[in-house]
Amino acid sequence: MGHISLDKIVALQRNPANTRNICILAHVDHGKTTLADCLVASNGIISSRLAGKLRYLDSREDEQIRGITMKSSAISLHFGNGDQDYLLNLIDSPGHVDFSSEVSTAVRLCDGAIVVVDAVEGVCPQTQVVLRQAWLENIKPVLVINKIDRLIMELKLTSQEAYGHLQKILEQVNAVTGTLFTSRVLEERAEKEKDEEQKESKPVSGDQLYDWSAGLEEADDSHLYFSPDQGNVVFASAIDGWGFSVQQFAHIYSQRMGIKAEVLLKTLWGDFYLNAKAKKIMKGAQAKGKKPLFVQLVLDNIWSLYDAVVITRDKQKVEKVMTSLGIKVMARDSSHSDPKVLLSAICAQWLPVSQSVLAMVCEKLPSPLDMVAERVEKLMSVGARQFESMPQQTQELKRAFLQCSSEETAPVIVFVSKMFAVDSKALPKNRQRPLTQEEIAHRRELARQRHADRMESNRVLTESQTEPTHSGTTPREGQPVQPSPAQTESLMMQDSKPEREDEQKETFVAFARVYSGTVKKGQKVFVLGPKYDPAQGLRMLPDGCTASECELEVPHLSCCSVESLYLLMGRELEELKEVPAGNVLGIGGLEECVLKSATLSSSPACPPFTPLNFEATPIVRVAIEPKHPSEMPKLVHGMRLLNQADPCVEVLIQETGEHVLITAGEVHLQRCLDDLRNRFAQVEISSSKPIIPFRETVVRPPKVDMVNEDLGKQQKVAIIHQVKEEASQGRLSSALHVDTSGLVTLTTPNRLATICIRAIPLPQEVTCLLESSTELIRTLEHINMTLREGKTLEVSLRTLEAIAGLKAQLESLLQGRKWRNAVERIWAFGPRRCGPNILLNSVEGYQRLSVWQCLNKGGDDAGGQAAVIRDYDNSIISGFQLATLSGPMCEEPLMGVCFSVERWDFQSPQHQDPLPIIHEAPADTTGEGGNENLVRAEGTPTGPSQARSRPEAASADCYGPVSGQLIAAMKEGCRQAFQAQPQRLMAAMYTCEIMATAEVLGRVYGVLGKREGRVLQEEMKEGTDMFIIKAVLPVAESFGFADEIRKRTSGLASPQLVFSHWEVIASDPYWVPTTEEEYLHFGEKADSANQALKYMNAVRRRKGLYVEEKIVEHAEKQRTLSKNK
Ligand SMILES: Nc1nc2c(ncn2[C@@H]2O[C@H](COP(=O)(O)OP(=O)(O)OP(=O)(O)O)[C@@H](O)[C@H]2O)c(=O)[nH]1
Ligand SMILES: [Mg+2]
Repeated sequence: MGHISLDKIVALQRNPANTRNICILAHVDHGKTTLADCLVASNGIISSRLAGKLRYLDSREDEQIRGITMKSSAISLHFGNGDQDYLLNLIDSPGHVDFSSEVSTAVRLCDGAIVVVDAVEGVCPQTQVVLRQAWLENIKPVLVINKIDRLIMELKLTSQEAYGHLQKILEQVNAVTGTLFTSRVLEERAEKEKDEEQKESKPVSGDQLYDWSAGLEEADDSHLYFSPDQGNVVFASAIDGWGFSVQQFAHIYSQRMGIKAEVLLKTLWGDFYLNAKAKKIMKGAQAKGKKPLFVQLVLDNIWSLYDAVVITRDKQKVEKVMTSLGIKVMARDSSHSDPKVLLSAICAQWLPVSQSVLAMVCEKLPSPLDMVAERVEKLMSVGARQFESMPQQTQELKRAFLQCSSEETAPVIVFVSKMFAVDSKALPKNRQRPLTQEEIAHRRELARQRHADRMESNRVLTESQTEPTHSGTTPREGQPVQPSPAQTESLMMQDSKPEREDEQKETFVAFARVYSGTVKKGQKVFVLGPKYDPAQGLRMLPDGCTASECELEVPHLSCCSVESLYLLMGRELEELKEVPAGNVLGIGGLEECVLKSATLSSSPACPPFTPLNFEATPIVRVAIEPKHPSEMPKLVHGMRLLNQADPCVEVLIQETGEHVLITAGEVHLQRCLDDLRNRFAQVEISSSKPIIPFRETVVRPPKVDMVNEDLGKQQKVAIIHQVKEEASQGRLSSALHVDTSGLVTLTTPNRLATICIRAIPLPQEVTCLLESSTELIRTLEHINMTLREGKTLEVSLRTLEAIAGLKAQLESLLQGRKWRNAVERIWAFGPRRCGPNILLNSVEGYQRLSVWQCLNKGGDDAGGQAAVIRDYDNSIISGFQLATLSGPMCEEPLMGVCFSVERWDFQSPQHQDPLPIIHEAPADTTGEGGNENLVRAEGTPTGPSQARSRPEAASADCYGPVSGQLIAAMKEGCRQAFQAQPQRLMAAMYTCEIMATAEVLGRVYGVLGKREGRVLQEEMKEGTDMFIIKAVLPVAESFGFADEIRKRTSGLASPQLVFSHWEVIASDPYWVPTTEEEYLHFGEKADSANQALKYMNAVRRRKGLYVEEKIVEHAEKQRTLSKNK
């Protein structure tokens, strides 16, 4: 043991073949940090006695107090495997769902991962998530089944039972991998087929299409699975410090039993047993009721060790075991009152966990040199861009990635996955270091000088004060004179001022990895923003331009110099001069040019890396303000720092002026607030209650009323009438009409345009599809925008296919008469052009380009008949975007609503004799249908259109520009159309998985029920007495849920909440009892059961909107009644 020197690590960094960049991933509390402790202790950085207790990589105070990891942190370790020296850059990640974005930042920088699974809990939700994340980033996992001691001590399983249990866990993990693999193979196969199809342009026969398993059989997936005989599984107990792979035991027994190690390796795990008579290993242990080899040779040893040391505490037996293993422990350990100390001491020599885990990592996980081409292409192709369509120079960089060369000539490519804040004092340059002899002598000299000066000044001071002898304040001789309090203060101020400034300063360090070349301190590099286009950069910059010469302004490209480089050593940083390719490092001095993540390169041909896959959606919002309003600037500054320091948090200032923090969950919120208070803003903060998001939607008219009575036709329309009445009292009454079918007709104030809109609920599947395709729709919108501007864009085949797929899916979901041809008529998505609402163009005779125009590019030009876009087309879309952004119920975004524009008459304001621009407005003159009549009834002067519009044209100016009016009218129209349908609120829902023992099950249900949770599934975990409950819970009811469950079950159950979907709240917020049964059932006021109304009013109140409520409930009680009445 012994601390490895910095020089040695620097030397190791130059050998990428022996470097491993790995992270530890797992569900919360499965023992990642404890395992990391054991690995860190093997390098002598912490004492092995403290391993598992210290949790060295949890360096934050709140991490230690709460006992969970919140930030991923890295440490570089040395490991000697055989005659080779390895450098391991290890990143410990958090397991709590709220911090899963930290996992994404860690995974991106690694080539391999250690996936830890708790032997009792098995595969948990986050285990699946991290396996998926590793898969998506193409990094290779190995498995550590941890906490095996719990099987012995807590579950009290026999070794045979434990074997069965471990087998099941392996099956579970492999099942997850299997699903990931299958979906990829099918995807790839489909792609290949498409390619071939295009090449040959032959029709594919039906049976080929449906032969789904064809690709699966060919694909070899055996290397993907975890299997002890493959050497990618370690069984461990991190807390007791032991761990082993099957190899180790195969090695031990091959010497002892004289059986070949390879044979043992294959048979130690599996259905094999030892035939003692024949001295042979035979198959079929289970069928013959024999002990499998693994139990006999491996588990039994461990079980008997625990039995001797911890359970029976049999000293003699322990002695025997120790002599047979050839282990000696210190007397201090063997006589310790806690038997675990002795156990750890024995295990540390017999089966040290660091040895088995690190050896597995070195042998089974890839080095930076083994990066596969597929991963490089994935990293380099952003969004719709295709790798093949990138400039030649960019494509050549792929070689640099694969070579991972640190030569001078190799281009520097670095990816920063997150920025983290460190206290300036912790930086190596500010850290106190031992002084050299000369410095000590120098300081001594200075101190002596100072002392002499002080003595001198004292003497002068004493003399000057003693001179006027008549003063009574003369100090006695010999007593040192104290400087006056004011003097002292100023002295102290001088001393401490610079320090205090330092204290407050947070420095940002970038968490990064070098993919190619060598970064040097002081080097200038390009910082490539996520939207940077290498083709554009290369065009604009002169050939061979470097970052230090670059003077041109290229969009999304900036330059900065690398101020300092650090080796990340957990809590500490070590300064480095240069870092070669294939290593994880910290970079200082980037805070001005990098917000959260970035790509740095010495070559402008380098594309920005694909953005990180974040699994968590920030959903919990709170408004915050300083306790003292004057400290606002500090808070704003602090929020900016927090935003930079956390990959997942969002900070923003709402239109209302509120400062809002959006976090992934309650624990994350708490951490952000603590960070703001104690580090970044250093002011007292008060935060609002979490702001819960809702969505507004419309539904089909219900068939039954609140007491399950059939609703007659009359009642169904009653509500619509009500809306109509309300609307007609409003400001726009003269220009607005709502008919009984919910069609809204609206005229702009200048009377030049009339729009008819209807709101239709979208089927739920369509909403889900749109919701999950947000990214794709955004890409689609981007492509359309570019096409409309007349530019060309190279779109990858894959993206086009995905768009065509989305279209086909929408077509299959939108069936029926109502939706005929609807997909082709989609005009826009909203809000923000990519949301889950649709605007349909149902205007007769108005042919406009559909949103799918990129699909029939080129081939279908002739088919685009007289496709035209009207002049004010954009205003209609803008109005729709505004309307969907905030609905009429409580100004929350809409979801699952389709607005269909059925008529749009328009007359140009420029002409004195205005004519409808494109499309004749037949309706205005005919007046046969109900709607058309209404337009006139609203007060428009009747008569031919020319006659009508003349006075308006003159007065158009007083209403402002036409486009503005049209936007407002469209927005209002959508709102009215929305209100003409039965409206509902949608609540955000969490899914939660709770593991609980049978005795606390009832309490868990109690808490769930109280909070409107719905249990989906309950099953017993095999081999344990634990139940797993899956439930959904409204986000609105979730605050304090985890705490309540923990309290009620005395900490035996703890839930994990993950945002899952939006759900319509069944009750109508506007409902009032109308039928007699309803009166009987709910009473006149009926405010007790209406959850939706409660939510809606809470939101309205928060936003300062009008809330219709009775302030005085019982007026008669408040009257002062005279007694003698
Ligand atoms: N019995 C037993 N307990 C363990 C073992 N390893 C870890 N623990 C305990 O499990 C708890 C969680 O350990 P951590 O290492 O903090 O878990 P983690 O995976 O880092 O947790 P997060 O970082 O919050 O996701 C601690 O109380 C450990 O003492 C083990 O091998 N056996
Ligand atoms: Mg941890």
